Amino acid sequence: MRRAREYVPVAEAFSINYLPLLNFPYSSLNQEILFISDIHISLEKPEITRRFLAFLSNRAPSAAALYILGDLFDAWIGDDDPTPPNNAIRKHLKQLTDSGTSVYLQQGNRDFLLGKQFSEDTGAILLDEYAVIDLQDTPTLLTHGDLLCTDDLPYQAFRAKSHTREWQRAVLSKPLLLRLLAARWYRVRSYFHKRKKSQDIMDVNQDTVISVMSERHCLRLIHGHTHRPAIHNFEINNQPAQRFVLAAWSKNAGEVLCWNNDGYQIEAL
Ligand SMILES: [Mn+2]
Repeated sequence: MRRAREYVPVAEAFSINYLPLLNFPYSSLNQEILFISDIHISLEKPEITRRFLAFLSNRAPSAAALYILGDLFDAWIGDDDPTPPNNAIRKHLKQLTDSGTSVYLQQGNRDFLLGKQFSEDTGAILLDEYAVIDLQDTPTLLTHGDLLCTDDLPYQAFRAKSHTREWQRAVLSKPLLLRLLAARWYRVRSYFHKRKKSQDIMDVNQDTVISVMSERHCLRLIHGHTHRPAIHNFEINNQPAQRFVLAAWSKNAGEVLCWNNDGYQIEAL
């Protein structure tokens, strides 16, 4: 009797030990990692919202993880903003994270007020402005991209100011309606500013790219922001390095960078 009883915990331990082994082949099949950025969701562009929601429901669930590298929204004035289509986006992201796909999110220059509440509402994990991940055994640096545009001095000055706790607290403490109006005004202003700026200062500065990659010991960088999708090959200390620039989504097209065990491919949506 005593022996038989002793076998029970052994049998339990046995089955527990085997669980990870049984899961292993299953999880190794699902190592696909997706990267998107610059969706620029807004009420004015319902086609983009539709494409993004369809992507979350139909494409993203088969991936192990989805990284959204900033400017998911064309503007974000606080996690308490229920303006459409924000709640639909929250709901679909939550469904995706509940279904087992990890979602990681970086702030962009337009949605840098995305915060803890949004993260709780959706299950998406907020990443720092620079994040290093292990992507198929290569340390890979992820960032939105605005920090790399160091030739745009007025923007960098605004960025520094608007990322302080005081500035954000002052903005977020304003009533929602005031923030909605301010965002509208800011968008119009930024449209005209952009038209005046030369194309060069709105791209990344290559010295900055090399220095942030070297500091973090990365030979691969993935970012968005510039809306100049490309794969750039260059060298850092005589070693081959790569910079992936993600495409912005538009009314007519969306793009996702997919990594799996065999490498990467760019998928049109
Ligand atoms: Mn951007």
